[in-house]
Amino acid sequence: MSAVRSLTQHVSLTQTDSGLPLLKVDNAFARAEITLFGAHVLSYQRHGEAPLLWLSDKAIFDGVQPIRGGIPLCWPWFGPSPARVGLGKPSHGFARICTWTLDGVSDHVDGSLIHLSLKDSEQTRALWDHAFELELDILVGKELSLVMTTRNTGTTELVYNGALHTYLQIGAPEQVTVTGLGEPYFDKLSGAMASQHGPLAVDRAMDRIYQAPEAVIKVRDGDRMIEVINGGHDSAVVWNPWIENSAKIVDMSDDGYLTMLCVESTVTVADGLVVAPDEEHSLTTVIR
Ligand code: TA6
Repeated sequence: MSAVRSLTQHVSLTQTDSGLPLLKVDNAFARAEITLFGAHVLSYQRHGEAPLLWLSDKAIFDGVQPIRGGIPLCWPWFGPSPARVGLGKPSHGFARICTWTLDGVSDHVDGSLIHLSLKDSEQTRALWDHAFELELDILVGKELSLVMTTRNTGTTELVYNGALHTYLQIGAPEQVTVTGLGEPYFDKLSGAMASQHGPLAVDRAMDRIYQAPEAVIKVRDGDRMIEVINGGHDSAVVWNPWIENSAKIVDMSDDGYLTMLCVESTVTVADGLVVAPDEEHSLTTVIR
């Protein structure tokens, strides 16, 4: 049994079975689990309700590979590493495969606040030669709120792409429709721009970068309505690998695609978002 250390009345620090540092939150509103490996929110569930986040039953917690499910942080690039960074580096950057520092935990009337950070190190500079401070503020309350702040602590421009790559838990694809995504999207599967007309049905493999999402993205899942409210983003990504691709993903069951849908807060601009020295930029998502 792992040791459990209380940090506040509602937040404790323990370990996963594999030894990753794990924060457990249980307050008046919800329960949540967050591992310091990747500053990765693994679960969030309001009392008396179904879980909001999907976590793969084959997720790997070895402290090396990224964790499939929850909310991976993609940073400082999104997808394969771009030419400006150098090809062949870890997919979706390194923030999700580094161990973050726990800077603070506090309980408030509206929930528990967790503050995590990651700074450049020899390990990060080997992949991306920039000075930075990356912070993640997580509020576990009646909604789940994440603020990922990129601070440029160097003397040259910092250029990044990123995502709060939320895996939502769904009941079944046929009962899901998504609205608020806006019309234009880049279809990564066909490599072409396309247009969304009306609600999105989840009935096939999809990997889409919606370019003009509305303020609130609504995911209707049968009787349940999940709202995703993003900020600081330039796009919203919707991803479901469907049967043909989930079978190829080693850390996902073949039928895993039936219970998940990624709806992400993303910075996908081709040349990256520029953060000047001493400046910062925040990418946010609220899920409720
Ligand atoms: O956000 C969608 C996406 O970029 C897809 O293209 C898909 O590859 C997915 O993320 C998962 O990426 P991962 O590196 O976690 O396997």
